[in-house]
Amino acid sequence: MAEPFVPTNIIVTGGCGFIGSNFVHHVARAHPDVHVTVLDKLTYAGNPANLAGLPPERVELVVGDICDEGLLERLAPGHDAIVHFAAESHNDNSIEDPDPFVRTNVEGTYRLLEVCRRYDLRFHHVSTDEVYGDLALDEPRRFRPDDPYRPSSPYSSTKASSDLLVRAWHRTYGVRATISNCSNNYGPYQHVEKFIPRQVTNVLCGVRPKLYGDGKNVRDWIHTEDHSRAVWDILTRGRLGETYLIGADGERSNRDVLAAILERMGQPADAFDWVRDRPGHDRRYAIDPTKLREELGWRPLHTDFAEGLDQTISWYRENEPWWRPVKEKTEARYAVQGQ
Ligand code: NAD
Ligand code: TDX
Repeated sequence: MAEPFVPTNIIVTGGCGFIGSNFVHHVARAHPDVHVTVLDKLTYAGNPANLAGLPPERVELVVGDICDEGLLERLAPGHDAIVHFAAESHNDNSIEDPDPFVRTNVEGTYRLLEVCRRYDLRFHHVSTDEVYGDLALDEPRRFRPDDPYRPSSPYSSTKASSDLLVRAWHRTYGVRATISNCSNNYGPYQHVEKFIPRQVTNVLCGVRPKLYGDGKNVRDWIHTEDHSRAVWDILTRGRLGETYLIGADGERSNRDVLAAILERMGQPADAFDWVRDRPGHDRRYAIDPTKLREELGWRPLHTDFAEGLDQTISWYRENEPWWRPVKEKTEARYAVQGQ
């Protein structure tokens, strides 16, 4: 087994978003010797408040665009790794306007790979299970690292493109890179455009939750803290050039997740609306995490979904000032789309 990589000064792109900020909190808590420079453009999805309370001598925020080559040139020296979370991340938005998805997800990843090539930085690329397309509800198979790429949406096709760039930059230029493809995350700091926070904050606002299509689509849920621990394990002990799938055996239909939210929030089981389906809506995602478990010994700690959901609902109850300012605008956008 190769010597572990010991990072001391890392750049975390997208560290003011949902998963990136949870990762920064995890690093600050679990690896206090590491300095983190967060590089974030603060789009509608980025909020510097997500980093509140972190020690300023260990976590620094640089507001900027991953497509800004000059900025990357200035930032790279002195750092030893880039952990790349920054992306346009919402499928529904990508259907309305794919433009920022191509720019940030494809061009942005290319710019970061180029700076890693010039300065010999370690690169970890955070990607999604959606690059593999979808599965039928009754298929016994789950996604495996070597499955063919079959992305369905503008979002997932740009993530697939970025993964392919990483693979090529590793093979051709020897960039020390790894890729992780994770399933659907839940937990604190997730934008209210996404499924679980949207329904929870709808109930808190006295608005009925909205279910797409027939509600039978399946997602494989993982708590974002388990994702953070896996990313750290891959960054420090993963084999260069490899792809690791991150998942916690959490397959559930959207209808079941919504039923659990309604029950936990004291609502009748039928207190939701059926709305227009997402065009091209992927049916089912499911991750086989065997490689991550066997090679790196990673295990999820949040194995009780009901408990994780309760904690997440409590977080949104207790942090209304965090989500309230963006709720109305998010719902107005959905209303235009009939969703
Ligand atoms: P998010 O939308 O909550 O956050 C994205 C962050 O990136 C924001 O802080 C935003 O300001 C920043 N950003 C966007 N464009 C930028 C640019 N050009 N330059 C610098 N910063 C920019 O996303 P998320 O849900 O936290 O997802 C993070 C990563 O994890 C993404 O790469 C996503 O594809 C991947 N992922 C997400 C999930 C999920 O369930 N949410 C699952 C698997 C993989
Ligand atoms: O109001 C809703 N009603 C509904 O039924 C919303 C917002 C969603 N849905 C459905 C669509 C999906 O089947 O719920 C499921 C989850 O939707 P999202 O939260 O939008 O997630 P998804 O499209 O599955 O993608 C997520 O996981 C993979 C992340 O947003 C991606 O960034 C990640 O790559």
